[in-house]
Amino acid sequence: MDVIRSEQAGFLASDVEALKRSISNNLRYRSGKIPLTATRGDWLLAAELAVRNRLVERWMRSNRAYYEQNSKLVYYLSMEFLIGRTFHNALQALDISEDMQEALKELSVDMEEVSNHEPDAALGNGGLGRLAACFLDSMATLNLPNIGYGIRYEYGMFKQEILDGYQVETPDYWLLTRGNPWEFPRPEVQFHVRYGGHIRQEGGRARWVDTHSVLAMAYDTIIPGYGTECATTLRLWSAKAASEINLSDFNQGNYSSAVESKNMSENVTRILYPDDSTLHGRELRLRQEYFFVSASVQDMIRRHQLNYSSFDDLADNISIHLNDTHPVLAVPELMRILVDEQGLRWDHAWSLTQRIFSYTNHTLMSEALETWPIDMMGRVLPRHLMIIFDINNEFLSRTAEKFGNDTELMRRISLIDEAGERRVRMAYLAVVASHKINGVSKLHSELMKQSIFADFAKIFPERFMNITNGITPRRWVSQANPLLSQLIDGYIGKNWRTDFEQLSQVEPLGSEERFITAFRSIKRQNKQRLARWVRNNVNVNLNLDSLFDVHIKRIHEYKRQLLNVLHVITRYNRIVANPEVNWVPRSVIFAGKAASAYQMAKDIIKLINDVAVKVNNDPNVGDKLKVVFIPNYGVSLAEMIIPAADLSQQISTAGTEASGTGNMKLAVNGALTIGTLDGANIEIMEKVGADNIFIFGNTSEQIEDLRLSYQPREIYEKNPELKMALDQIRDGFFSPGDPGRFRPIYDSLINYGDRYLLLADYESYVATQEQVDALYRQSLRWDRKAIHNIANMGYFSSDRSISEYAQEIWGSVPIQF
Ligand code: T68
Repeated sequence: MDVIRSEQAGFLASDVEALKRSISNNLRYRSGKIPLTATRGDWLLAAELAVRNRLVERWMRSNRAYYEQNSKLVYYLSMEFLIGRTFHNALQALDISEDMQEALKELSVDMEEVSNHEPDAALGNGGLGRLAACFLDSMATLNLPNIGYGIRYEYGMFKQEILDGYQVETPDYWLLTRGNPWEFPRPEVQFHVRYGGHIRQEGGRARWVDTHSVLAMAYDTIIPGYGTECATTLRLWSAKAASEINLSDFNQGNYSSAVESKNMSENVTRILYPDDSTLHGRELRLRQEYFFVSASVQDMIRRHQLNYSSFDDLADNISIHLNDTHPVLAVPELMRILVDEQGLRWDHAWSLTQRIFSYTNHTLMSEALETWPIDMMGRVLPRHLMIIFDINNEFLSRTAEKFGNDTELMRRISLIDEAGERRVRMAYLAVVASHKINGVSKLHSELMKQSIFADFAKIFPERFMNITNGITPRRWVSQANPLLSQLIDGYIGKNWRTDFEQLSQVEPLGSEERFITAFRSIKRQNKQRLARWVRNNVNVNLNLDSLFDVHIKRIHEYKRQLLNVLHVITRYNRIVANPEVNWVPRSVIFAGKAASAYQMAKDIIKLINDVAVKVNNDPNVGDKLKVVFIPNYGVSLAEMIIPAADLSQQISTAGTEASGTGNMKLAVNGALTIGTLDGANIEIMEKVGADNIFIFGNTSEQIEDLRLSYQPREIYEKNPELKMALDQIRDGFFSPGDPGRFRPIYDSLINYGDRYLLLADYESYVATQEQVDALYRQSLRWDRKAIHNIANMGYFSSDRSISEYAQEIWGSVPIQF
């Protein structure tokens, strides 16, 4: 007979029975349904709530442990958290995946089918947001006390449809369709966030008056650690109008104006800006940034005051990490609260602030560096602007004391850009206010010191450091690739999930036939799963014997999807010219979103799709080459595509991609990389060895030199295959109904300078692709190299990254359970 156990105790002799009971109860009492009338969504919700209940136990215990152990808390501030789906992740954390599958099966429900119903929480654009999600996973897994703070966008990253080859954006109604069972609304945790008004000096203190305010309400999500009892919190803020309706308008029958100001206030958290690398300086964005950091800092101060009567130890008790500059208004906000509201002396507040803050930079590209017009900031946040001016004055005069009054230097390093419309340079504010500033790969961290922060690296050399990015093994191997994970488990056990370096034990298996055969069969099954999806959704048949060549990431000129297209066209032309040759069959798979206002990126998507139509329907080509654009790339699609990849395209212009993390996900799932010496590709090469990665193209130093006298037209004139491909693009070979369609693409390369030097790397790229083919023909050598890659990727765990942050930046230590 079954032993009876309590569900809360977390151990159950027949967990399956307990889960079944819990699911059935949820179905009945939460949704008011019986199995006969339950939809997939109802079943999913019932199962999710059963899982959530168990997480709550761990969460409560962890929160209690924080307080009891008086731990230093890390606050991770990020505008974006790209979490994806939660159900499988939570099952894995609780180690009840199999029990849940069985429980649902006994209730006649297919777990895969219902779990595909869960929408992705797509509260981010790309790498930066996903990194934040991997970091939360690692912090929880490493028992590090932390809270992630961000925005609860009502509409996340837009849904991308491809209609007639064009990207069409539709809103992502992720909360409206079924609510979010993973979140806990906290109506008791609300703060006023104020805007506008002006400053009155009273008794030596600044008073910010005549403001209007928006309420920030907290929603908490549990972040479970893996292999630990620890569960931490992601707290997202949602805007609520401070007053529901304007009563005087209402009483006069002006109903639409009665609710207008409510709508205006609540717009603050309505949408995620879908730009990942250009900033448009919209006022709503500034309001969003301030909104979430103000609520977060107020929350931190409230929490501190529950336990402490002074602020003397504040910097020993908390760290605030800025994920890029988007949350940097937390700096003047903390200063404002400490000085204006808590009455600390400026110097005291500033010394605490500098000890508390740290900042990660994710880009060197000038168009992505945030600056806000003084006029706008003065209108929206007048007190913060004053504080920034004060920080700047003090910083400039201290620097002048040390380095002499070099006006040219002062102009360059000032937090205020005085050229043209005066603007606040947010990255400089972050540097001045932080005790540590890190880049996200070795190369990026070096270039950061040589380029955008060159002066600051001389003024504050001790602040600059590198922490190379990582990815969580739980989602990106264990969850995304269960077959590979089981195979590895069978040889080296399961502990690699929390000690990724253990993957090195896979190395010798590269010479074991049984392992290689299994590895190959798994890759094929993963390719089959993807091919099935592509057939059903994109209506293209992929040949499972073809090399799956994968280029998945945001569409951007610097990431050079266009260089990939130039290779595809060249390959196509070669096949058409010599159809009898025994070509290595390829399936070139693209996926990624273009920012809505980024016309060139959208043109590139259309070009990929037009090339696909031509290539896929050419009877001369057949299975030798297929091109697919998978719509609506996101975390869940990545989980399906990555395990199926043979080749990983990481071909950004050297010096432009800060790190990349897709490169890591693909390599550790057994894809070989074709890439430039950019971002973390360099470190991947160092780990896997130059013989096990396809490196091509100019280095970042060569690129810098080349730029001085770059003549793309000369390269084009000299290389007949390149010229043919570009002429085809220009002359409408792929767009016969609209021959001028791709003229802008051609012009950008030939007539407008080819900013990302595609042409400079074309020849070496195509030659390297030939090496890829040659190796793919020798399937045993290929597979060995792929296995060797897996074995040497252990360094790229986000657990390693987070341990470095904890030790070298935050000074935070794990809690004990
Ligand atoms: C990415 N940045 C880097 N930015 O491009 C990538 N930007 O190399 C790196 O691996 C990754 O960060 C993690 O460090 C982004 O993803 C954004 O998404 C973004 C969003 C809004 C504004 C600016």
